[in-house]
Amino acid sequence: MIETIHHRICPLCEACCGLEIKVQGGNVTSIKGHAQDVFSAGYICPKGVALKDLHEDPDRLRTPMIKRNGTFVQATWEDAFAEIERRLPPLLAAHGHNASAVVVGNPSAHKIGLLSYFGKLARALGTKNIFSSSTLDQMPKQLASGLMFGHWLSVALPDIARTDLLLVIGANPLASNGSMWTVPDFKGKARAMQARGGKLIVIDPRRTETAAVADAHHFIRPGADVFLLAAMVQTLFADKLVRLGSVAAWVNGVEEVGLAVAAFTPEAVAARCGLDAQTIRTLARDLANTERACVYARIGTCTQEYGTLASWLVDVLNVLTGHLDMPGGAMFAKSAAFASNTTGKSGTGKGVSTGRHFARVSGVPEVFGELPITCMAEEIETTGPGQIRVLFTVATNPVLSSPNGPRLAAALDTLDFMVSMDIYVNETTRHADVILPGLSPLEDFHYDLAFPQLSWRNHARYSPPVLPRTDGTPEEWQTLLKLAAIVRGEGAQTDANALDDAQFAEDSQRLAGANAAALIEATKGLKGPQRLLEVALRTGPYGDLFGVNPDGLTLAKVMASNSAGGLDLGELRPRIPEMLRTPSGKVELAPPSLLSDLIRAAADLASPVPDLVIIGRRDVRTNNSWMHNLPTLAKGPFRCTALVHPEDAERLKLQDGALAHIASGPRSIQAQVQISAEMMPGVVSLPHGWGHNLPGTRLKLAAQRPGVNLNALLDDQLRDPLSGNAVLGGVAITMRAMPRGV
Ligand SMILES: Nc1nc2c(c(=O)[nH]1)N[C@H]1C(S)=C(S)[C@@H](COP(=O)(O)OP(=O)(O)OC[C@H]3O[C@@H](n4cnc5c(=O)[nH]c(N)nc54)[C@H](O)[C@@H]3O)O[C@H]1N2
Ligand SMILES: Nc1nc2c(c(=O)[nH]1)N[C@H]1C(S)=C(S)[C@@H](COP(=O)(O)OP(=O)(O)OC[C@H]3O[C@@H](n4cnc5c(=O)[nH]c(N)nc54)[C@H](O)[C@@H]3O)O[C@H]1N2
Ligand code: SF4
Ligand SMILES: [Mo]
Repeated sequence: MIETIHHRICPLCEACCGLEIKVQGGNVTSIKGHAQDVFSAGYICPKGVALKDLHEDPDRLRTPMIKRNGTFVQATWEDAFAEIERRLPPLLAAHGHNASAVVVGNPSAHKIGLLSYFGKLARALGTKNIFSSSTLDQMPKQLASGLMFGHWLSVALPDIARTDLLLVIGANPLASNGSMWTVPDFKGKARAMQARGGKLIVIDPRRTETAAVADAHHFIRPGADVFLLAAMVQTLFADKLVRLGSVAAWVNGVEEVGLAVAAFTPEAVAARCGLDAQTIRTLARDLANTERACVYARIGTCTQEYGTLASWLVDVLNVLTGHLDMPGGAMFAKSAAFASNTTGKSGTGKGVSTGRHFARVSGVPEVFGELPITCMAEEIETTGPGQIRVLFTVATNPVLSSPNGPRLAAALDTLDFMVSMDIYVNETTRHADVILPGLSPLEDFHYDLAFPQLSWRNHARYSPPVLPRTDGTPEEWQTLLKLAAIVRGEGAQTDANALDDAQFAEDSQRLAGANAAALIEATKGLKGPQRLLEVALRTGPYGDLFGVNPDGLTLAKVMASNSAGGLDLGELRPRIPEMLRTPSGKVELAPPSLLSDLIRAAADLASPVPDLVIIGRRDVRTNNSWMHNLPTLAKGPFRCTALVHPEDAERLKLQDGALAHIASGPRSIQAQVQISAEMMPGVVSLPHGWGHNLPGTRLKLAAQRPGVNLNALLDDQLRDPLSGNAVLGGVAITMRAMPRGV
């Protein structure tokens, strides 16, 4: 049998590695890193290999499921859409569009079909109840970046290829492979930096895999990053180390920042952070005195009460030490397609705002078009106009991934109608009335919409499908268009491609005005996300502008580069002021909402530190809540353990391998203890995304070693007030040994 070789970007995490996949007789025979990939150069992690398991997983849904008398039965696509058409429109008519909600999850960031068409369903619904896992994750970074640079995805990232000092705070790229920073083989790049004399410093309450390869590691008390960072900024002012470097002409608010952090001296914050004042000063001075240096912070600094402040102060440090937009510092990628900081007028824009509407029950503000996902349960439970009666879930498992999952699970059971676009019957989708699956990644084409905006180097890579697709299964963008049509009352009969043509005709009017017909003609033969991609690439910063710049990019050129590993678009280059989209055309260093939130932090500085707090953890063989059903990833040691420092274990009489009872407020769980000197004393670490022992799921392998749901312990009412992001770490707990035999 002939063996064919295919090249495909891995859609499982933000590293976006190029893979080489061999196929024989319709079966995948090998998956390796693609050595020629211009961006990832052959790097791969165990999850990439597990794409074969995912494709072959007998529990992965290949057909829609409809719940009949409490049990899921397989259905045809026609029947599934008909069921939705029968049940949905009457509910929308009776309760209004704000009685509907849609929640979208992590895998959609990795699927062009979901990301570029999800908005069409949301717009058709016309509801303000839009939720996503962004408010369990990076919303603080997006808000801080938006306020400073003018757009939600204008996130500065380390120019690791040229830096000599990288300070990593609250991130563990050796396990996560990087986040809000697309950097395959972080370890290799860090090693190369060290080989040329550069230093890696990690600040984390756990001595992580990343800390283990660093030149220095400092423990920090969970949630105290805002204090550390403010004190580092204070040190720069006190020591007269502030230098803006090349962006000096483009920064507003330096003095205001100096005044705002004046009280946060290293001595004032040391006890709260668990770092001594001298260490804090040295960190700030080294940053200021190293020509090519950069601070990078991630989820540990976002999923806390001061997430937006901490995210902001990271870039304040990068700016005040002259490292923003400098080679070897914190730079901005220039994406070939879909980036808001490459379109429209350059150098100025509308900036970002929040609070265009508010959550009905809690009154918290909208941020980036979304309400906090932690508001979802109460919006379903609380009666009155606008109570959520109908829910769409799209590639998300909030029963495991969102705080107070059991409360949400109970609320989901009270809905009038729930539709899930998902590939498993899992802890969340078991509550649905209809489940609509997507294709296996190996059956689908791929182009990353978001991550080229966050990449360590500029690139454009397109992957065609590796395997023929399952007969009759629509692509997910087609499913979204059908759902939108049903919501609009147009029925389930219209062909998705016709709906798409109509949408594109509308989009063309908006994009090209008088030239709309020419745009439609120029993209003839394409449909769906591919057509959008063609337009975005050709009109993007490297594009051929439909012939004006004949050497520029087209979709065909990017496609043609697939087996050569894609197109390299070069190292990061300075982009200020061109990339700014703030109304002032400057970097806003002192947004008023952030300065006033700093007063809240100052008032909290002297608060007592709890004896014991819990944080999360990632392992390279996991991916949030949904890959525990794949044999190559599930094997090996049990990973859902609570790491406890030996001193804490002794004090609390906890034994390695035994079960412990962990409580926080009225919520409690039981987890297996693993005693570990990796932990900061007073801090316990348990991974999220486990707890696969709920009834009604179809995850045979995962259910064998289900683990426990960390989010059953966490409070859905704890949020960063600015971004609405959930607090997932630094939460006070009590812990005791379980009696034997329980
Ligand atoms: N305590 C705690 N909680 C956390 C975190 C933490 O650090 N600590 N991390 C948070 C973070 S950063 C995130 S991003 C969230 C993630 O939380 P979610 O956004 O809920 O994502 P996952 O848990 O990865 O669940 C993904 C869902 O998508 C489905 N899926 C997979 N592939 C496809 C596909 O191709 N199509 C469709 N339609 N569905 C698919 C899976 O079956 C699963 O139901 O979890 C958050 N929760
Ligand atoms: N293997 C694997 N890879 C993944 C995922 C996965 O589940 N598994 N999930 C993906 C997703 S959705 C995301 S968002 C990214 C996240 O990518 P990362 O941000 O790198 O996430 P983590 O590996 O959880 O690292 C967060 C670190 O913060 C530390 N921490 C916790 N609380 C605090 C604190 O208060 N302050 C400080 N300074 N540190 C703290 C933790 O100990 C941990 O080491 O990973 C992605 N990649
Ligand atoms: S690091 Fe692993 S999961 Fe992430 S893109 Fe690369 S191969 Fe896929
Ligand atoms: Mo995430």
